[in-house]
Amino acid sequence: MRITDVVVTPIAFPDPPLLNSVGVHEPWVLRTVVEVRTDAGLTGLGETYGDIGHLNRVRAAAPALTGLDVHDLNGIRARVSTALGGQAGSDRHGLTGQLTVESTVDRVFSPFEVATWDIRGKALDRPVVDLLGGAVRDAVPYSAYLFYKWAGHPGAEPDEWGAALDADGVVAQARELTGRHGFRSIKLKGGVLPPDEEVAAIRALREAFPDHPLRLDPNAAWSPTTGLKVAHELDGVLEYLEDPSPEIEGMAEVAAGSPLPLATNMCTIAFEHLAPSVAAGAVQVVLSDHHYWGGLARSKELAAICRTFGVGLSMHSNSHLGISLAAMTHLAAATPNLDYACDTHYPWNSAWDVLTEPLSFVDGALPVPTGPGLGVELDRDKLAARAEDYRRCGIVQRDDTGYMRTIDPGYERRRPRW
Ligand code: GKR
Ligand code: MG
Repeated sequence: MRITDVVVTPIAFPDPPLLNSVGVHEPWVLRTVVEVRTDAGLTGLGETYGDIGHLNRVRAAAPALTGLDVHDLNGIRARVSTALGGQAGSDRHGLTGQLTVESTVDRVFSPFEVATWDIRGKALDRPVVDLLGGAVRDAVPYSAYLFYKWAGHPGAEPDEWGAALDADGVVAQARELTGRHGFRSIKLKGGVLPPDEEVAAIRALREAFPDHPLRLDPNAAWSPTTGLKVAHELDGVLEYLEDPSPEIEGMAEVAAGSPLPLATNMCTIAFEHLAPSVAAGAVQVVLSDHHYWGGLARSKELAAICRTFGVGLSMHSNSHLGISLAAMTHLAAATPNLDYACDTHYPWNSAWDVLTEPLSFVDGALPVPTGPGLGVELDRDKLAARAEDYRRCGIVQRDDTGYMRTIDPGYERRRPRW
């Protein structure tokens, strides 16, 4: 089966004003949908970031794949690498680790790689999870991903979620998300308020949800001293503390005295980072993410490395739609040592999905799609609508800090902040 054509469609969809350590989500999320077509008449889907630099790299790589066999992942990755000409990207998509030439290839290769699994699954009439080694779970647990947020974007009507700017608001949001989707784990995006207030919010969550594993992720907004202080305060309360402090060195400093395991999707985000990260004892849980670890097969390599070195494995998310969620779910279902509930932003954006049938959580878990390939179908009218949203939204690059500054001109991006 040979690739005849690749269609790359940038899309945008609405997003609530979710706060994080570098600002606030803009009213639109940018993503890119990739369709890989073959001479067998089968088409595979992939979804990736939408920032302009990345989009241009995806667009540059796409035509280079024509004529390749969909089974030839090494050949496809090599063509992507050549098409990129040895350039390291600079768009971070909310990450902070060093971006290298190799990791840039991985990010661009990923949506094409996912599409080839979709095609191969369709050709064999088997779900992708079967091709990845078989399901070790029929449904993949996800966590309720809480954010401090304003009631609505400035100047717009309040959204359906309302404000969450203190412990009560956070607990109310957790009740809403767990009520709607049945999530049994909870993650709070921190790095927004002074650490004491975020610790109070976690304590309030613990009281309201005595049995739910809890996590806090300040996205490296704290110095190692602050990170250590919080780790001791929340000992016995959190299942892990995510990215308290910047870089491998900062994380290692916290880890050396922390009673809690530390997790990351910031300091260990490429294969090059694994050896130094393990050597420094910087992280106990790596958050995998096929969008930047180079697709599903390379994410399984990551899982094997983590297993080898006794490092735990969880799963990271950024704002995304259902093609990504389906791929995440097949991967997680086929990865035995992925034993934490995965992160997902999907509940914040699912109303705008481009699938004919948006995906639904059951008791906090996503049943692994059973149809051939990824088991999801693109709705062309919805795709066209989101592509039109992209053209008219006026944003080509995610900029949480820039948007925050339009509302609070004195806002500064600082890492660490506390
Ligand atoms: O959506 O604001 C956000 C998150 O902060 C995202 O950008 C992070 O990459 O969710 C991510 C995380 O776990 O750090
Ligand atoms: Mg994180």
